Amino acid sequence: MAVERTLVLVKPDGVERGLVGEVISRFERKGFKIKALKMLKMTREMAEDFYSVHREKPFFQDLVEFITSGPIVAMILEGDSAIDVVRLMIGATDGRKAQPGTIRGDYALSIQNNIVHASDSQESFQREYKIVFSEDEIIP
Ligand code: 3AN
Repeated sequence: MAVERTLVLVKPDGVERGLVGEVISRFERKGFKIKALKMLKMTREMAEDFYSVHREKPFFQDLVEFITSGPIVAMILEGDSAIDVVRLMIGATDGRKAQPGTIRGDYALSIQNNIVHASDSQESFQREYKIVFSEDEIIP
């Protein structure tokens, strides 16, 4: 398999609950390298762009409200098969259904407040990271 990059966000609930270190630690211990890292608060414009694939969904406005409700921590991780491996490590979208041992399975009981986001494909990563990071914030 190939070395890939993926985007991970610790969402406002994860930051509020003091889980930033725990989330980063799991990915570092797994073997991923951090290529960019920062705390920010998404604007409504950024959030609507970031979640544009969900624009027609009934939960879209709630999702935008939630992701802009407080600071988030964004990172770009690099490693072998990063997109699929990180998705495995975060678990299913609904924290109630996510396997124990995954981040959502261990820390979330909600489908919306589910601690983390991670890109689900190469195309998503290419679109998403540019909303959050400028090129000069990323280690080449
Ligand atoms: P994932 O984050 O696992 O890729 P997506 O892309 O289907 O999940 O959904 C993006 C975000 O939208 C989720 N992380 C979650 O916060 C929210 N979401 C998804 N489905 C629902 C739903 N049925 N009700 C409320 N929020 C949802």
